[in-house]
Amino acid sequence: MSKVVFYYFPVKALGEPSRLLMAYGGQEFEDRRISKGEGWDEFKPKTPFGQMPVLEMDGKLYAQSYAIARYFGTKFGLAGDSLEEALEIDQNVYLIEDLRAEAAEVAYECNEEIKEKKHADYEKTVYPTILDKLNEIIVKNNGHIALGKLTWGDFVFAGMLDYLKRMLRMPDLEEKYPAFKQVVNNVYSIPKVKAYADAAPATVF
Ligand SMILES: N[C@@H](CCC(=O)N[C@@H](CS)C(=O)NCC(=O)O)C(=O)O
Repeated sequence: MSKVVFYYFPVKALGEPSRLLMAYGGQEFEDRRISKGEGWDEFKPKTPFGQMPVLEMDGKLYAQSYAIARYFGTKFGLAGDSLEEALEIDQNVYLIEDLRAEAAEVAYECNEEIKEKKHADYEKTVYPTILDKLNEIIVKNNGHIALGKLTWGDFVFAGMLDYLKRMLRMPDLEEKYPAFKQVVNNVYSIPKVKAYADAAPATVF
């Protein structure tokens, strides 16, 4: 296989799950972090859907963060032992995505007044419902997103948690849900993942 290149903005957000998975699997990759003012405008039309993250393998470009993460999860034995196990991981990963999508709807709202109203509403209704359910799942799965063991779903959650916390405006989320920290620790304590994370550029989310 020719060199693997992973393109994303200089943040963790939707890119970090796959970066962590590649580190876990010992997949060497060029971690290309592109800023909005520096190269994104030129690269955007070359990407499959005009967005990042993008994975380049054997000269081909692939988009969609969850598809890429699932690919590496499957490749590295973290996608369950049956179709039903894989389905359970997908199910819970898409609950994380539901939370992200709801929070993004607020965070990317351009009208400040509507944005603040939406946030006040979602904070009381939408977010607690999903967060409580995620917490229940993680507690039931002993600090994991599914199947009571390490899966690529854990990498999605751990890699995206800072981004979610920022969009939810909940910097102390783990105080209310200590089980969330367990997922993060289960991923970041893996030596190869820790080595990647220690060497990676520091980012806020
Ligand atoms: N569904 C896509 C969403 C990707 C996405 O929203 N990417 C954003 C950054 S997080 C992006 O590339 N924005 C720049 C643009 O649209 O020009 C995925 O999960 O990969």
